[in-house]
Amino acid sequence: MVGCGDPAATLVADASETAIARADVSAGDDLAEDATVVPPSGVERIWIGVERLPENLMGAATDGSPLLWAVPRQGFELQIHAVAVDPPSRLAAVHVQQGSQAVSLAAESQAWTANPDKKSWHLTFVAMADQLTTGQWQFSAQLESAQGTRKASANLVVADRTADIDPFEAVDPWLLSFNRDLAGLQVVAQGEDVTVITTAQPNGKPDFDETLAGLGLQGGDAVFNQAIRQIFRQRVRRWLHTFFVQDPATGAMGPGSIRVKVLFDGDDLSEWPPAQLSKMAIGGLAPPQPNGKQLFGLAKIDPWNAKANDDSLPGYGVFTFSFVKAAIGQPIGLALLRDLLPIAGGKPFGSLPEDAVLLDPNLESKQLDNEPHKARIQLFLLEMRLVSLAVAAVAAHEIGHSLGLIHPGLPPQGLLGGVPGPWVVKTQDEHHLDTAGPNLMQTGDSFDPAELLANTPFFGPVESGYLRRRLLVLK
Ligand SMILES: [Ca+2]
Ligand SMILES: [Ca+2]
Ligand SMILES: [Zn+2]
Repeated sequence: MVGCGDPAATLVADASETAIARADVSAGDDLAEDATVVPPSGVERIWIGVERLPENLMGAATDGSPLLWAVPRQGFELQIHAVAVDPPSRLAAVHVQQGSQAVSLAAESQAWTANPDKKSWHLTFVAMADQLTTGQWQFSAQLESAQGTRKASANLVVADRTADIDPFEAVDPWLLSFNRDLAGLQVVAQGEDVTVITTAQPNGKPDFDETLAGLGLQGGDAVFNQAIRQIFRQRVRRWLHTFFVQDPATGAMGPGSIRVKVLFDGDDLSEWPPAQLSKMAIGGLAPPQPNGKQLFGLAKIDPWNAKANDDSLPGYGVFTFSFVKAAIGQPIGLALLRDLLPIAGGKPFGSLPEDAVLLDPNLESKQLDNEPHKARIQLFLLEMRLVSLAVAAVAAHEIGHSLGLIHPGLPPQGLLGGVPGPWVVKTQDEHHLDTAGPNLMQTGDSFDPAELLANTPFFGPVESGYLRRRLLVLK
């Protein structure tokens, strides 16, 4: 039934009878029946990953401490990765052991999938609810290749996802409000110099609206300006849905979504009891820092997301005036904005008759080649994209803190906040984590706006694992 040298056959030699049957299924009978299948060549090595973690998060910290991740007995996924030029022609098998207990996991797919690095491949295995009892298990994998057997192992703690460590027993509703007025903003020019002047007093204008005006996005009549505010809010909403792995347009959730319900001021809140609502304010001036740093946002850290948080109080939320200061404070930002700032002789969006096209709901997908004002439309699209993305990224970062990120220390009691290791791109304090890519839980310090031009930020694999309830933080 199973050909000699088949990974399943090798595997079952030290597994129980029930494991044999499962391993055969997971290894794929179609492959075993095909006599022409030869062992894959060029498989350098294999390694075991859990919940999308990259290889450098499956090893050890700089001081040698092993990374012992905790996964829920309610079910999780792991991957066997093969570093190889071509996809391996055979399937790997996974064997799980705790003392004398042994279990085999079923492969979810019957073919290797290319990893984004294009140099490796993976197979996904699923541990079903209660397939493994709680405690530490050793996971072993092997794959036959022309150069010999490739083996890998990893240890994981299987734990019960009890209410006190589950960040989302239920969907967590968040109300984002764009209407607070705690401060004032003015952009002024003196000759070639453009500066931002802020006051820490309410002035009758929502701080978010003043932010858009300061960036040259409110130069039309009341109808135009209101329409731009709506388009901008819609962009922020889409980004947040995307960050939370939901349907971008509707926020509909699937099994892999992060269970945050994004609500904006003006939405119907009748479904959500006020006591359950967490709040985030978008707009305003950052509180001054002793080190002179410009904060983009601030939130309360709520380990394990135990309660509703109010990040709309003065001193908390997303400080949008900092975005205006950052944009105008940089030569590239100022060069782009000069055309839009009336004080610098520019024309803000809405002030020219041709700007009516900017309200076209299909502007992003519109063919612009025949548009006489193509450059201005492109500047508008670029600015809307970057500013809405920056606002949404900071909002998601701050919401992330109030969902429990980042737990300091090593897993399974932490999520690597402040721990030195090979995964660190730039060292962060103990409540932040900077892994490869533009990820949402790195600090503003290591936040590179240029990265946003090319890449959409995301919750890194550690944060995503926690937020998707697949990596647990134990007490
Ligand atoms: Ca104001
Ligand atoms: Ca919370
Ligand atoms: Zn932070």
